Amino acid sequence: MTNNKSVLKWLDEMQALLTPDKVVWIDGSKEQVEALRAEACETGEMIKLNQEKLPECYLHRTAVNDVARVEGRTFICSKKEEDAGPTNNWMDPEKAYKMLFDIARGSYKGRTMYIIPYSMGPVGSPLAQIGLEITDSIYVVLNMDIMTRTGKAVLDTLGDSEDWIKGLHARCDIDEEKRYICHFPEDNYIISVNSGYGGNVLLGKKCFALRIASYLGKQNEWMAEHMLILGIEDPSGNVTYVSAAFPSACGKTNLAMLIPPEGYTSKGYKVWTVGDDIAWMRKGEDGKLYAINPENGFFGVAPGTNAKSNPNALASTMQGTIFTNVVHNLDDNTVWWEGLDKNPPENAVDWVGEPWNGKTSDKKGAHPNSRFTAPAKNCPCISSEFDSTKGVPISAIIFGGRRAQTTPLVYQSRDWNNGVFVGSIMASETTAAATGAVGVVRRDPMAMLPFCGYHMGDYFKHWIDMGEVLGENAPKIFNVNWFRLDDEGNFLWPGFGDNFRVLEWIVKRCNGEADANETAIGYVPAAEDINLEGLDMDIDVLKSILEVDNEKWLKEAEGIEEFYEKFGDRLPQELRDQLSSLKERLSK
Ligand code: GTP
Ligand code: SPV
Ligand code: MN
Repeated sequence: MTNNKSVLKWLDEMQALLTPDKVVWIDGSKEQVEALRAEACETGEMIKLNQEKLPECYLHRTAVNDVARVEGRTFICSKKEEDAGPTNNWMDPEKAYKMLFDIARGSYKGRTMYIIPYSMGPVGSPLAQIGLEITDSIYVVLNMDIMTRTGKAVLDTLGDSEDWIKGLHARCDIDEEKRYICHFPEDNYIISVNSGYGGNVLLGKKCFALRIASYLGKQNEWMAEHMLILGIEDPSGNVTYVSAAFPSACGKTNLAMLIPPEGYTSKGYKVWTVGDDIAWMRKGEDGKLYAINPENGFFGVAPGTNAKSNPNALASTMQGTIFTNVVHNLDDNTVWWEGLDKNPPENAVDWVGEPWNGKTSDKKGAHPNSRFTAPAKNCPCISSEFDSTKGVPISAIIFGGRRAQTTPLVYQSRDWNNGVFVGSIMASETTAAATGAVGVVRRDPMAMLPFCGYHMGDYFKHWIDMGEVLGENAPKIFNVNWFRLDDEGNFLWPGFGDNFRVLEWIVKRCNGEADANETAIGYVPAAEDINLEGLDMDIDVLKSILEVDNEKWLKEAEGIEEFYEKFGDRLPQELRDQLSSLKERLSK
């Protein structure tokens, strides 16, 4: 497949270490994918679903102890501990390599070593990067085939270059106690052992496109962010692109594919999806910030996805999709999850693999972090710029999280540095996307807490520096919160498609077409400036979720201060200054 010396040398080392029975290059061909699907069905690794209703779709169940990212077992192995920073786990690289190679040694015996050459970003784009993942899992191969651009063309583009990322995945025994997801940013190396689940093993995704790429971006004036990218088309055909960072399972896929309310679609407004999870952004020739989605598919949360909440995501899963840890409906050999419809199957198998009757069981049938892996090209609203090698110009960056209280529906930062501050103080209730407690508020700056590959204080500085690089072309920065609750725990904002009403205000602010009220935390729309037409919502409720409660924010500021202390002298002075001026404005 290639004569690249650096590639061949590493593969020789790996083969000697892992001792596979067989070695197979992934060439990106349809025939190979078909053969691997058939093999995975023979061994029981995957189940072929109803090919009339769900052509080329398959179901996979992971081990019950292996259903989400494991942040406690994820490590940044920089030479110096301080370079990993206070928010990452660190391991000495020499120790880590030794431990990981000891765990992986001989573990491919009786198995096949698959070699996946892949490109993050359109092949040949100046913004794209190349990686090689070796794995002993067909499930990983087939997921990577959907999520990235794979095959021979990638190697041809790489040529003799040594500029690529090494990724070793070994399933071993799926032993939780020996599960490690390790990153060596100074060596462009990722090693993942004892897992078979999504973000732990699809090494192009969080490991490369965020943890390693954030480190690369820091050195070369670009940004790798946990962000969706979408285009908002107005009736005259103008498209404004925005990117948005929300923590895991907080609504990126949903916002990226939203269908505007009737009153807008009838006028000709449209939303186009460029990406739903990761954005790589760099200053373009015209001085603006350009973004590409390095991925080629969606690894989306299944529960809650339905024909009303996200019809475009649902449509994306109708062909060539792999479902992980959802319910298997035995009556028609299809899939189901909580929130798909009000008609759970009675004759079914749950995500654990046990018989399940959705009408009588009090257990959930699908895991809360069950997912679909769907090709991006399936998405009815995929952007015509999806494969653009240049990317799309970003007018606004939106931060957001899950906050029952305190944070208003939307506000705009005062300027770039204030926007960086707004991103740095993000907090959100934890979700099932990672193992551990759910619903606990934690600080998750820029939604990157689990994904920043270096010291987060330096990462904040990089954001500040990018503001200098971009100057007056820097995108405007906003914050949203779709998740405000009333005293009974009901959502106060309808969310989903209706979030377009907030996007409209954001676009208008970018174009200087909307007013705002200045508050201590930033610019907030007057309730009258959010269009409620066609929505059964009391304007007083809207007012209540736009309100900025200075008392609550003073408490918030204490929490921020405490959080900031972690970063010591690597917290940029600019952010310290931002916090003091916020406190000053709040106490006025
Ligand atoms: P990752 O893939 O984990 O990075 O997550 P994501 O940010 O893409 O999350 P996703 O869009 O899949 O949303 C996850 C959960 O948030 C689902 O349970 C959705 O139903 C819920 N959700 C998304 N948007 C909204 C909204 O506007 N309002 C409310 N109330 N819930 C929402
Ligand atoms: C997330 O947890 O933010 C995801 C899913 O997008 S995973 O790929 O598992 O990280
Ligand atoms: Mn994500």
